[in-house]
Amino acid sequence: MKTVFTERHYLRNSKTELYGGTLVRPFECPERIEFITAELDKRGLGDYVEPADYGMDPVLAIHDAGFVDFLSKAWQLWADSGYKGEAIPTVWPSRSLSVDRIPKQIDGLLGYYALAGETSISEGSWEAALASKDVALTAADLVMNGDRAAFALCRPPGHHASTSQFGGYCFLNNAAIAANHMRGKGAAKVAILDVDFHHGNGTQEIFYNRDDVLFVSLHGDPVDAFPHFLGYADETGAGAGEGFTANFPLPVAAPYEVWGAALDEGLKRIADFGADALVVSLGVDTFEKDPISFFKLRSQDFTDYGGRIAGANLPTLFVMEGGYAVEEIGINTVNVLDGFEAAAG
Ligand code: OKP
Ligand code: ZN
Repeated sequence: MKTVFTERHYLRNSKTELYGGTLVRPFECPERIEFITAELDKRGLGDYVEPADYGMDPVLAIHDAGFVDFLSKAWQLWADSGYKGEAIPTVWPSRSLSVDRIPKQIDGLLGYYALAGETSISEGSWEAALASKDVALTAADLVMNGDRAAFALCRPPGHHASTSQFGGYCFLNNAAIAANHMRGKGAAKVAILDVDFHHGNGTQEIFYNRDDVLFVSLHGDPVDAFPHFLGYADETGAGAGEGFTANFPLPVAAPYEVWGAALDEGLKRIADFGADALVVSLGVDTFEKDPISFFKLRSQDFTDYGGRIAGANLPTLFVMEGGYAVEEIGINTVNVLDGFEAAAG
């Protein structure tokens, strides 16, 4: 399968992440992509395509215009205010404050549009986010034009970005933007399978009321894991979307046997839905050595589940999300693609 990739991911190169009370170098770093392309090259799978420019329409079909406007100017507002570091939110319109007014000043805007505080905004972050959604859209069109599968090597990732909030290393929801684009290109029903360790809260929120996009997510139980406030099994959709969200929260130290059983249940939901196309939010932070996650998948398990995903027998778009065991991220990611291709024949 082809890989859509651009060096513009390097524009996202923040120096700080608020983690455990200190500012550390972000787990979501540019070398993640270097390790993945190195492994693609090593296995002779490096068939690269540059992204095309899809403009803002597919973004504004998913995200709030005020949010997009904020992201486009956040770094400039922060720099103009005279602050020395990177842009980090410090106050939120939480339970005891009002969510009804949008402030003008940058600290207020950051809190209004952020869902978490670890994701510093730095110079170039917006440009990288724009390139990342173009990577997803270009790969979506490869699939809609007849390729069995395509790999969107997105960075920054997207599944935590909601209609109007950024966080969890995500700015624009690449998978949601691509899935919606595939709907517009003739796929009547699109399923999204989110196998990243973390719950895809943004994707869930975006499609929560829709019956044309099924959202299935396997993730660390929010009672123990980020994003902490969404991803429970009793969240099943609302209105017309009732029954079109399926969450599989899994416990601390879940081994592949447990994870794989949930995957099979999720794939059953996708088969029953009758999807025309599949988008996989591919995070490999389910790996046993991931520094910020708690599942126990081994490298060979990624090959195995790539094969199980091929068994859905659907045109498939893989969209890169998380994975922070940088030394092994290439092996684990390419194992999924390899396992898929071996089983798809
Ligand atoms: C982004 B993606 C762990 C803190 C977690 C944010 C994690 C964002 C993950 N103690 N902080 O879903 O891989
Ligand atoms: Zn993750």
